[in-house]
Amino acid sequence: KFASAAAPAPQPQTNPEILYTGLFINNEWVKSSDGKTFPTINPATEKVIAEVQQASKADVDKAVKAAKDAFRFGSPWRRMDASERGYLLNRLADLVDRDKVYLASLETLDNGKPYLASYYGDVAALSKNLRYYAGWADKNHGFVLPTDGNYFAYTRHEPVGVCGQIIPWNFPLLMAGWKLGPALATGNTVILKPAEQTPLTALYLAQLTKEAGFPPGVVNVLPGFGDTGAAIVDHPDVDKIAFTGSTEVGKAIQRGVADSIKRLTLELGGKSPNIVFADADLEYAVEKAHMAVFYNMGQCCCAGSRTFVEDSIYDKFVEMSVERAKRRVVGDPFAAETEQGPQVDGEQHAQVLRLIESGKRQGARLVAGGERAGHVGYFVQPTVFCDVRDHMDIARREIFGPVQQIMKFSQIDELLERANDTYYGLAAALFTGDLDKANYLIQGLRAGTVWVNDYNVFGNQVPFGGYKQSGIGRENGPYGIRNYTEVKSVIVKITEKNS
Ligand code: TXE
Repeated sequence: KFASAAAPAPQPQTNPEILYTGLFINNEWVKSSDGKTFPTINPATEKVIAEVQQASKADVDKAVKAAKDAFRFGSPWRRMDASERGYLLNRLADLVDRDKVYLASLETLDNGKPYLASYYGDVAALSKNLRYYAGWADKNHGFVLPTDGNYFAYTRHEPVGVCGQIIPWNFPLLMAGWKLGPALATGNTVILKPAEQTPLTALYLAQLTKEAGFPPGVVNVLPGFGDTGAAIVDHPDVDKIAFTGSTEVGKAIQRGVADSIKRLTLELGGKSPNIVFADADLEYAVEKAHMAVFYNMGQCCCAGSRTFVEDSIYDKFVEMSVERAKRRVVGDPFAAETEQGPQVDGEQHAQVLRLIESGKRQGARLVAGGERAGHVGYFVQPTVFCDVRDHMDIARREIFGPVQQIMKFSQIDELLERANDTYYGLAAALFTGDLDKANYLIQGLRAGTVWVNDYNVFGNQVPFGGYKQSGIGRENGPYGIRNYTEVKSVIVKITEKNS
C-alpha cells in the first residue's frame, strides 16, 4: 500500500522520548488536581511506556473555564481575522510535517500500528487534513437574502462555542485532527479527550498548537477515562460534543446531552458489507477485500467485515483469501516488513479472541488463523472464516480485529437485503464491472459511504459518517464545517428597498 510513496520513509525512533504526560489547560502543562495518574502501555510488549495525568471533574471544570474565557466576546480569539485562524492551522500542519518521524514513532509505540502506516498514513493524513480546514477558515460565510418587505437580511456563520471532543484509540492523531481542524477553522474553543489507551500523540499535538500560536484556552487536552469524558459531556458550559467511539457510549452520550440540547455529532461502529461479483478482477478484489478488513489490525470503524462473494467464484475467492491471510506479516510494528502489529490493549485482544471462539462454536468454517499470535503482546493471527451465516455473532457484531467473514450470495435483491440487515450503516463497497449492478446497489445500500471497485479511500473533501446506529452527522468536506457553525439570521429594517 505504501510502496508507491515518493520517498522512502526515514528510520523510526524506536525509543522516542516521552515529553508530555500532563494535562494541557490554557497553554500550560499541569498535574491532575487529585494526583491521579494512569499508565499507557506499549501493546507490542505489554510494558508501561509512561504514567499520564488523569483529569478529574475539577480539571474538566478548569479546562472548560479556560475554553469559555478564550471564547468570551471581545477575546483575542474572537477578534482574530478568519484568515489568521487559517494561518495558524497551516502553521500547525507545518509543525506536524517537521516532527513527522517523531510523531509516527510515538503513534506506533503507543498504539501498536506499523510505523510505515503511521508515517505514510496517519501523520501524512493529519497534515493534509489540517491544511484542508485551514483553507476553510475564511470561506465559511453566510448569504444576503432577498427577504420580503423593507428589510436587509443576511446570515452570519458563527462558531458554536466551547466544544467537547472525545476520541478513540484506533487513529489517535488523525481523529484529533479531524476534530480540531473544523472546530478551530470556524473559531470555536476545544476540550479534547484522547482515549486512555493512546494519549501520547494528542498531548504532543497540544504542545504544537501552542508553538503554532493558538491563544491560551483555545485548545485544551485532558487525558483520562470514560468518567473524564462524561464530565465533559455533562458540563453545562460545553456547547457541543463530538464523539468517535463505540455505539454503546455514543448512546449514553446522546442521553447525556438530552437535557441541555447540546449540539452532538457521533461517529460510531460499523459492520460494513463488501460485495464481490463474479465479473470483478479476482486477484484485485481478493487483495482489496483483505485490506478492507485487516488494515490497522481490523480496528477500523468502516472495516469491510462482511465479505459477500458471488457463488460462482466463492470457492476460489476463499482459497485465495486464505492464502493472502497466511502471507500477512505479523510482528514488531517498528519493522519495515510488518503488516500487522498488536491489537491496542488486553481488553480488545480478549474481545477479538472471544468473538473468534463464538464463530467456531456457532459453526462457521475456520480456514485461517483463529488463535492469539505469540506469547507477549496483544497479537492475533490473521483469521478467516468462510460459510458464515448472517445470524452468527461474527456476522452481526463489530469484531474490531483481524478477522474476515466470507459469505456466499447468488441473487442481487436478496444480497441487498442481507447487506442492509444490520443496525449499522457506516460504509459499503462493491466490486464489479457492471455499471447497472453498481448503480442499483449504490442507491440501495444504506450506508454513509459506498466505494466502487476500491475500499478505504478517504478524502478531506469528502464527507464521512454513518446511517442508522453508525452515527449522526458527517465529518470532512463542507458538511464537517457545518457541525461547528451556528447560523444567525439578521434582519435589519431599512427605509426603502429597491431591487
Ligand atoms: O470504546 P469507547 P472502547 C468500537 C469497537 C471497540 C468498541 C469498544 O467495536 O471494540 O467500540 O472500544 C471515551 N462518556 N470502537 O471501549 O469506550 C473513552 O475514554 C464519555 C469503534 O475503547 O467508546 C474514549 O476516549 N466518553 C470506534 C472514547 O470514549 C466516554 C473506535 C472511545 O471509547 C465514556 C473505537 C462515557 N461514558 C472503538 N466512556 C470507531 N467508531 O472508530 C468511554 N468514553
